[in-house]
Amino acid sequence: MNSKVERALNEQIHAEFFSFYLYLSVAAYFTSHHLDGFSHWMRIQAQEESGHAMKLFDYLIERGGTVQLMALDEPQREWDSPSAAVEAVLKHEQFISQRINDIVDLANGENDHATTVMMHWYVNEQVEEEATADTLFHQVKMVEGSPHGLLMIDRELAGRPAAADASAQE
Ligand code: OFO
Repeated sequence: MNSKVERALNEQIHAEFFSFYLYLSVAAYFTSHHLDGFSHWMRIQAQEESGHAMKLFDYLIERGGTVQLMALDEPQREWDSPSAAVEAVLKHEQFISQRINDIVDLANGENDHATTVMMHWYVNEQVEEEATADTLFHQVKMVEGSPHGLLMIDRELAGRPAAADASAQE
C-alpha cells in the first residue's frame, strides 16, 4: 500500500484512540461532579471512538498495510465548568474533521481510490459528531448557572443507547 497513506492512516488510528481517551477523561470529570447522564453519554462516545480506530485498523490490514500503534498523551482531566468540558469535545471533533479531510486529499492525490471511498464514511460521521457536540455545547451554555437546567440535560443524556460497532459498518 502507498506508504504516505499508510502513515496517515496509522496516525489517524492514534488520533481516534486519543479521542477514546479524551471522552473517557471527560466522562470521569462528569462522574466526579455527579452528572451521571453526561458521564454515561461520554463513555458511550468513547466506545464509538474505539470503533472508529478499529475500523481503520482492520482496513489497513485488509490492504496489506502494517499497523503501527503509537503512545497516547495524557488527556486533560479538569475543566472550569461543564460547558468548558463539552467545548473541549467540540473543538476536538473539529480538529478530527480537519484531519479526515486531509487524509481524503492525500488519498486523492495519491490515486488511492479505495482509501478515498473508505474515508467517506468518516467524512459523514464527522458531520454528525460535530453537529451533536455543537448542539450539546450550546444547550449546556444556555443553562449555565441553572442546576435545574443542567439536571434536565443530564437526565436526557442518560438515555443514550449503547454504541453501534463502527468497525462492522459499511
Ligand atoms: Fe472518531 O469521531 Fe469523534 O473524534
